[in-house]
Amino acid sequence: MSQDFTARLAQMQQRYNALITQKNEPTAATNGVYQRYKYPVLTAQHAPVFWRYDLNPASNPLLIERFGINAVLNAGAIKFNGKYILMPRVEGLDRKSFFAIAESPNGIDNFTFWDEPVIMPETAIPDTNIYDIRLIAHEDGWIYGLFCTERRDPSAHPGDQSAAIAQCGIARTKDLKQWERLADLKTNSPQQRNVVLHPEFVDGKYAFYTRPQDSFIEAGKGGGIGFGLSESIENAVVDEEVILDKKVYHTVYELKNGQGPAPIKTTKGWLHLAHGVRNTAAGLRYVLYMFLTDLNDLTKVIHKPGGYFMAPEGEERIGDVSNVAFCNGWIANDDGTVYIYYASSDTRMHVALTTIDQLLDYTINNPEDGLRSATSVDTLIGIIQKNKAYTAGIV
Ligand code: M1P
Repeated sequence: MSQDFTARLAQMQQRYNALITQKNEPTAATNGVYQRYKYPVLTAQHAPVFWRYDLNPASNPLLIERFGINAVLNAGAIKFNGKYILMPRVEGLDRKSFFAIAESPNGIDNFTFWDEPVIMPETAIPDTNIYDIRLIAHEDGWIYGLFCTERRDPSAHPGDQSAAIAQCGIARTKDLKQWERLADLKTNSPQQRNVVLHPEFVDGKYAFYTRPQDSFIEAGKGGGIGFGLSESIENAVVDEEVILDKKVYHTVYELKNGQGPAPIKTTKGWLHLAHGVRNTAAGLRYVLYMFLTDLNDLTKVIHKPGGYFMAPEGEERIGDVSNVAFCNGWIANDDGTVYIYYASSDTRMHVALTTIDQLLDYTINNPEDGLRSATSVDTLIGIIQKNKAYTAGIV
């Protein structure tokens, strides 16, 4: 073993250890709704050295990286056996993504990958790529993982090597280790992404949030966050999708949108976190927004503040696919705190801390989108005049 081999390996191991034990800290500013944290909770560098390198000097004398990791993003999240669990999309240099589990004792730092990635069984039609899992502890007792399975479009001509079909893959587990793959969800839409299982039965059926789309990138005449029921989870079929939150002209979700993690049940309704997309001269911009649905009618949006809840900020704006905030995992603790795990620019994972009370206050009391400049001005003048009256001691 050369001295260089030993020294470089020791250095890499040291850097890795420093990274996974680094204490996270809140950023200086908060907007009153959530508190961002300074350091990303998972990055490509969090992949253990023994994933990326063949450590045997006989077969890898130059200590060449054999399996590079490009990005760690879009993680499902769940509290399991008292640990904060993230199940991100780990993307290799070869652009294939797969799932791996990382756990932390406190949800803010010290996230460490389990030794081996998840073996996700396949259906009869193998997946080319799998990503963006939502983890749902369903009242039937299983933990479900709903994710996007992508395969080449069989009708694409040979010169077109990018046309793809996205569908919803479904798997379930009791221990996050052994996964049972079920049939992909069937709907009447040509493609699906961002499908999420509702954690409770609805009229004795499994309920799904969907995102019907015409083509791989464009939601097209489809789009919006849909909702539908299925008798079975083993062979899930949603015959009818009702759009509960649609795309709207000149908003942050004018091009497309999608449900984030499974909604959180509160006394005032189901809290939803979603992403909205608009097109700009610099490409697509992905932001997060919130809404609340009725406890008895899950298709009824009862509160929805205008604009975005969170947008990529500072260094978050730069990455593999820049200007993207995406969230498919959050954890609500028994004490009312909520840990939001969001990815920035398809590259890394972050955490922001909030509470159910803060989220409800924001969702219920922040102004709705009036959809015109004049209504925004009305809203702002209302706030200013109320403040003037308050500071003058009139109210
Ligand atoms: O690149 C941004 C996101 O694009 C897709 O999301 P959507 O289907 O809503 O457009 C997904 O590929 C997602 O993984 C990615 O972060």
